[in-house]
Amino acid sequence: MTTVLKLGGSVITEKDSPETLDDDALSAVADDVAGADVSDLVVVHGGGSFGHHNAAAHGVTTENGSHETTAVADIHGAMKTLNESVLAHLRDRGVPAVPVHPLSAARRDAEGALTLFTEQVAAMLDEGFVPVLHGDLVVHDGEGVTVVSGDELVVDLADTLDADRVGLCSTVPGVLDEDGAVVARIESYEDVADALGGSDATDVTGGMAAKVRELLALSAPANVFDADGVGPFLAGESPGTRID
Ligand code: IP8
Repeated sequence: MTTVLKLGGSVITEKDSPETLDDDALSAVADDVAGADVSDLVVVHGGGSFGHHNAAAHGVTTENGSHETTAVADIHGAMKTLNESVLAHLRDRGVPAVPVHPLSAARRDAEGALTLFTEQVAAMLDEGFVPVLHGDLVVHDGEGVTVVSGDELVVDLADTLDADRVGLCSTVPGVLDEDGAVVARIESYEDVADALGGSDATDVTGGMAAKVRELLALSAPANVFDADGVGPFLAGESPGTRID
């Protein structure tokens, strides 16, 4: 059984202080991963206060690229620094965590479509490792390198690894309705269209509308929860909002 767990960058870093870890939050999440009994686990983390400001400084986005190696060194370097901290917290607790840097394992075509070479991730799982990927840069046809977000990697991994469960840990306890209450289950976009915006609305809700659409398109069920949901999710429960 393959599980993909995304740790939002805002959960594990101090979002407002550049390149600062939220050590307590990361330690708590690492404790939950170490205490879980999950056979094939892939972890993906976002950038939070790492990576994003470097990307902004170099004008690099998911669509606008750069051919400057200093941009690669700064942006990819910041994400590798965060990745090493995540790995160290997991290793210290006995989790067999190993790095996968998408810059060396993915590409975007000229239309922006992402291909992640997941053979490596699958081979790591077969050997009992916990691959830990992260939002990063990817080589992009005609653009040099562009940003790939952790969420995009999760969707790609879930499909290509034929994952059984997907969990997204963010700073909110789930998808919220108009009154701010967690929606327990979403089976179609219409269930939350009023709260997140109509089906053709632009995404003004912090990315949740786009996230829900992408998660609905997955064959695996996904849960969206906050840091308190990591332990229950890994124990097989359905914290926060279930999207399937
Ligand atoms: O926080 C961002 O990943 P995300 C990666 O998952 C970079 O969007 C390089 C800014």
